Amino acid sequence: MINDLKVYMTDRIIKASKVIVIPHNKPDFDAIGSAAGITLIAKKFKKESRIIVNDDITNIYPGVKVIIEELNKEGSVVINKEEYNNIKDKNDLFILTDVNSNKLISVSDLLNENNSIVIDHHNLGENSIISSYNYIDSSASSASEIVTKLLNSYKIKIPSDIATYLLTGIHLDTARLTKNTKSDTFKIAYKLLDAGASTDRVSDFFVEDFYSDRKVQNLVSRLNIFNYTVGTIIADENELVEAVELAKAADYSLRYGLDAVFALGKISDDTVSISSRSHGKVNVGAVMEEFDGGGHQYSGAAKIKDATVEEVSTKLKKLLKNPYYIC
Ligand SMILES: [Mn+2]
Repeated sequence: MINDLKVYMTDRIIKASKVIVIPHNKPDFDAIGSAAGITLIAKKFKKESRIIVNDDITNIYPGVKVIIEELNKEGSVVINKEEYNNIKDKNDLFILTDVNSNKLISVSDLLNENNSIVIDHHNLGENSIISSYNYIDSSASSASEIVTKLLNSYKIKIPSDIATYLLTGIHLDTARLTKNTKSDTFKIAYKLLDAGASTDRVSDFFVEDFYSDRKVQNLVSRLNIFNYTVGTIIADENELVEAVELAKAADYSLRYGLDAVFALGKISDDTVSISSRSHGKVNVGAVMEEFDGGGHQYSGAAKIKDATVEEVSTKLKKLLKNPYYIC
């Protein structure tokens, strides 16, 4: 399967003017790590490449910001949409990574069914991008795992810094190698270590900020075991939380022997966000699709506009009574 992607990608990269890599908005370690990995493939074919990150710099996670700054040391690799508009060419090839939904990118208007390739580990959904080639492997732990596999199949030597970013991406999406891993995940991790990835740096990237961890733990203390094996965390209606805090609280709560945890709360005055995590028995991605979101059996998310926490939690609890979501 990865070989078909390789053959297709090679042909498209050779014909392209430039390779433009698109991680999801507000990129996490998996999105930025896999994006950095893809630039190595462009380099192999002596093509210029850029990564478009269009978020306000103040909204970028501190660790991801460090990676972006490092990538930009050798010229501007990571650019915003406006900067891209100054260098755009009709023969540019867009490669999306760690994302397949139009709702999670800010460059949908640049994409069409002839100029884009999607590499992702999340299932396709209603809002998926119409691309010329989709490589979706929801059995892979992360986009970083897929991209590392691809780099190996090209026999590309991965520099140690990019190997570290890719390994950090895998660590993020596997709760530090404790879930959603298979022998392949460890094989890939081994190859990244062999390429010089630093586990110390990976750990540094996961260092917790005291204040933000207190917020996560406050959410965890709201955990309510809903029906034996499924937990919910419902933030206060009047409290604003961050989507990443909901995700961390859900992730953390899995350690209490639960099959799945759904954490929800207001992330802005008019938007409620849900983050869900599972050990694989409950297809949390399918539940998120009911809220116009998505994901897969280990992880999912949705953002619901113009809704109250109360409305969303009522609908969620109703859905969770349905055994259909049990894999
Ligand atoms: Mn990912």
